[in-house]
Amino acid sequence: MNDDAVRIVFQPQFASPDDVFTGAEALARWDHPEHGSLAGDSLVAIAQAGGITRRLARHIARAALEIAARWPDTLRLSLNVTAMDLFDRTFGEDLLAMLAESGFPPDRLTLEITEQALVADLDRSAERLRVLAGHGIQIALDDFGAGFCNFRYLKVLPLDALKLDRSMIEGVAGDARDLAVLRGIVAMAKALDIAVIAEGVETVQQRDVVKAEGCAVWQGYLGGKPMSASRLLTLVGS
Ligand code: G
Ligand code: G
Ligand code: MN
Ligand code: NA
Repeated sequence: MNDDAVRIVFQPQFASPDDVFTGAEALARWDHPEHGSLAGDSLVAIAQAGGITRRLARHIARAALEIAARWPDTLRLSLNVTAMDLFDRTFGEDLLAMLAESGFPPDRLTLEITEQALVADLDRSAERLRVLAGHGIQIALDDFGAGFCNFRYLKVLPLDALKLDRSMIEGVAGDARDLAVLRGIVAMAKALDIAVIAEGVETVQQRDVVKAEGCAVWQGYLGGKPMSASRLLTLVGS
């Protein structure tokens, strides 16, 4: 992997109730010599196949932290974390070292953990996340409602937020059952003192529903697609 071939784009997140620009999720794009432009899960799969998961995860974290260190201090950064990252013995220490090097404050960082990442060894994952949480890093459970959705995660993990998968958001403005599910999850999260983040918000109607139902933060094409770091900063103050 040529490090220059990996770009980081950022998708903005907005806080209820006033839709203030509150931070961004870093998403990697890899201009691969054979596979073309890779994003998301295919990027992760190709990295795994090539045995460069560790290196890629560190490269992405370092690059995103370096950029975010220059942001106004009102903005938070979210990084995606895979199973591979969590089971990598030194990922936590390396992340803390990269935070210190970049100067980005740990209490403005959120790690988005996919449910899939936790299945293999929940107790060990919880322990490692607790160490990072002890440094002020926030932990969000990503893609909630898709995949395995094991409620034990909510009991065992040191969670600050649930990030609802976009399949949970799609129907909330038009379908009573979808809305009922959203309401149930928000009520449960509230009882656990965990914030809810809505992902994949594409319409004003969806945004209004998730805000009215108590989602603290929303993200999606309505607010902005993943974009370059320089374009992201044009949203500040808007
Ligand atoms: O926009 P995109 O297709 O990149 O994102 C889809 C999914 O791919 C994300 O939800 C996330 O799980 C994964 N992904 C994207 N960028 C990264 C990254 O930098 N690191 C990890 N581990 N996963 C990523
Ligand atoms: O971490 P994760 O899977 O959740 O990453 C978010 C993924 O969802 C990225 O691939 C991003 O490009 C995509 N995405 C973000 N917002 C929207 C949206 O509003 N609609 C759709 N269809 N996809 C979105
Ligand atoms: Mn994510
Ligand atoms: Na997600």
